Amino acid sequence: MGNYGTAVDKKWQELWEKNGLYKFDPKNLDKKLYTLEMFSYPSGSQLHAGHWFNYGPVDSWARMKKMEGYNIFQPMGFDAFGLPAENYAIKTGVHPKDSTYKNIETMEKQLRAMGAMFNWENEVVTSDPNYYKWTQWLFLKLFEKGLAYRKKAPVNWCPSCNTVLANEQVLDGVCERCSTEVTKKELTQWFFKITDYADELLDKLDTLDWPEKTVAMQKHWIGKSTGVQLTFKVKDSDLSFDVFTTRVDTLNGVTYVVLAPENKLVDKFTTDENRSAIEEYKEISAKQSEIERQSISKEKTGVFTGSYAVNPINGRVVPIWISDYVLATYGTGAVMAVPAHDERDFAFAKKFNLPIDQVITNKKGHEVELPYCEYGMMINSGEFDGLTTEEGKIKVVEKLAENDLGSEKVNYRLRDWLVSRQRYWGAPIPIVYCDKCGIVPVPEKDLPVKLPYDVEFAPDGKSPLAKSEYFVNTTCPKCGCPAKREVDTLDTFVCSSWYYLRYPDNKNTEKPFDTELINKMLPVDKYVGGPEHACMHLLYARFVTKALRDMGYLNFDEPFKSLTHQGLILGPDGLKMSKSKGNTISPDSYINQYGADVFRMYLMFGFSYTEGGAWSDDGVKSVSRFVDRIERALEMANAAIKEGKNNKSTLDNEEQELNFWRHTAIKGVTEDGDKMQFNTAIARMMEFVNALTKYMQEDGKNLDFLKEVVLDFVRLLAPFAPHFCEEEWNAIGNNTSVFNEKWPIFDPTALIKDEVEIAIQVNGKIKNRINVSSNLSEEAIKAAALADITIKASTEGKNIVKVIVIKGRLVNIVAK
Ligand code: ANZ
Ligand code: ZN
Repeated sequence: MGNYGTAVDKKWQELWEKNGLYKFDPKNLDKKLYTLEMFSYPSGSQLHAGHWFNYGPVDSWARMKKMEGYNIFQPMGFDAFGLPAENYAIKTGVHPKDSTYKNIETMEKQLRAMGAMFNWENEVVTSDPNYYKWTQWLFLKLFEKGLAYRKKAPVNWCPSCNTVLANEQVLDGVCERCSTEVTKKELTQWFFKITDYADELLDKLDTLDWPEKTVAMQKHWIGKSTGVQLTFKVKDSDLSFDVFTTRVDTLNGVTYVVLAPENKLVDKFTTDENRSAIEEYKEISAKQSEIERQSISKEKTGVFTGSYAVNPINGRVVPIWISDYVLATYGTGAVMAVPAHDERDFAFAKKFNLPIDQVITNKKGHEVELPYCEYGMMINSGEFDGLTTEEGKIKVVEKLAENDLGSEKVNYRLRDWLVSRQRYWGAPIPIVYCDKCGIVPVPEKDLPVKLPYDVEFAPDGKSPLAKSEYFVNTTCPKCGCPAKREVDTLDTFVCSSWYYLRYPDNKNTEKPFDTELINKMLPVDKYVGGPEHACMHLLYARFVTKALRDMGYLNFDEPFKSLTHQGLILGPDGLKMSKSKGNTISPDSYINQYGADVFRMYLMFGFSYTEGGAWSDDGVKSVSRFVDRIERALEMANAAIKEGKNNKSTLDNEEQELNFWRHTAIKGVTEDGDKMQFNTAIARMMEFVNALTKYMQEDGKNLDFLKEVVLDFVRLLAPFAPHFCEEEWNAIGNNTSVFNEKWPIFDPTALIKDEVEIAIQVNGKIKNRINVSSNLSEEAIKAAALADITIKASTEGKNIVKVIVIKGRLVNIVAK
């Protein structure tokens, strides 16, 4: 084992801090590079391998950029509000605030032990009143603009977390946090009107340097769909309803219509004899998750309302049903059913014996199997027969429009963002309800609306703040009458939707941030974090940026120019790390044993950064041996440089060989490091140290050259092993920081292997070929040819009469 370890880590961490080595220079904004890693949740399980994998390698990337001359801003903070602290409190009785701040303290210590260049003076903690004051300000601004509103709607309810959830927090029908199946509840809640930005959120995706998959996920989530909204009249009544369809060309094939059970019109359409069946069905379907309801394989269920609708194109009368496969929250919450051309309608018609009328066939007019869901040619559609789907979509809507019964319509899957939560540990919503004045926003000067400490937060489906008389009762900011506060808190995703705007100006007490400064500091140049945030945080942050831009607070459109997702580090068994499986890796013990740099370098060398993989203790050991090997090589080199006297000014073959590996490494590390391909970058350093070790065994070294090589070696490795390299840098005799050095620039000529192959003839016959340095003198080539063993053998016992050298190609030996 070498000398490197935690003692070295500590020594440099203290010195770096003392010298303010990583301070951001506010005067040099032209070269600013805002490097952001997703901030962490202060959990009791502390800093895990996943955090390290996010922060360590990105810090190395930023260090490289620093040496390339950038002015790095790399802040860190805590996403401190949220359910885990509250659930922990319910279990143990430890107040969420106490556990949160204790966890933050520990995690900060761990983060410092990483030795990253975090700008701690810019830290933000979202549960601090001086932060959430501005989260509340954001709410008020959105409210002013009509982008925050309250409505009664069927919302996602997690029965285990006892709170509503945003659509984005429901993953495959279950709660994102606790995996409990989500149900629907009709509740009055606060929403942010993210749908106002649907088009821009979609269009601007193509301007971003983001992973393709994430862009695709956001596109799908926004789900722009162009179709037609058309009206069905209810038979023998003046009621009517609209449906949304993407296949208006199939309108002649409608054999029934279906409403979502939650559709407000259902009651109106239900006849007395069907009412009890309808009510019963509504209750059952409320308990189902959307995913279940949408599943194609699910057995279809439904109830007839007793009413009939009239097809606007052909006057055909069809029954009105309700079924849970129609969602209340999409389109109009009603569907024209075309069983011949839609799978779910087909299954439903089969189940309830409804007619299946084909109106589309393939373009060649061949017979097709039903349901036929492709585009094709219209049949059994009267005047439209023979038109293709593409033509039919235009013609049918024209006809509908003539009678004011339909028009083109764009729909989005994206729903408004539900931001109120029935939980305690979050930012209170700054709203007051007054009997006289209604919904009254808390004036900005009264912010923050402080979260009270003494609250009974055992969950019962009601907001814990409702039980705090002290909190609830207030006076109306408008009329001064007694009034009540909003008792819901904000979704923690609201807190994290703007934190990147606060970092550069985190101490501002007048404003959330100074517009002029933030416009210079942002967008974030590089954002790195987990892919699980694709449709939550990353979408919300884009929305908030755009909304603040439109209010004049920002002048840029997108918060995160370039995004990378790190992969997932799995347990040694290849499974996702979890306490219950006992396969978690605790970084601290490795760091104590090997030092932070070995841990960091293992993460960078052992995995593809964007893919991750299974943990391996052997991998850590091999990186530790690599560090030892470097230490030995550098020690030898330093000793040689210090003790020896240089009397060589040229680069002979050995030096050229080492120079080749030196510049191969400079090129490789620069290019791969820039793309966050850390594993191959470090592989170049391994080749480099091998070449250096080999060179150290040669006699007659060019020591001036060796010193240059060693300095470059340490500069190149420094971003990946910061403490170790700072120590080595000083051991060479520098009393500066290696991180103030310039990043080495590679010399392309060093990569041209400077060798030529020379054929050696004896009396005109080629006997052998040798490689020599291309700048070898004629004399030296001659000597090399004669010294070659094969040539020696074939000229043995003969007299060398003449040696002819044709430089770069041939040596001809005339021997008798
Ligand atoms: C008739 C039809 C015939 C349809 C056909 C499809 C094929 P996207 O692409 O996602 O926008 N739909 C409309 N509203 C719905 C709701 N609230 N719940 C469930 N399904 C709904 O899908 C639009 C299609 O989904 C619409 O076009 C409608 O079915 C269905 F051969 O209308 B279609
Ligand atoms: Zn009032």
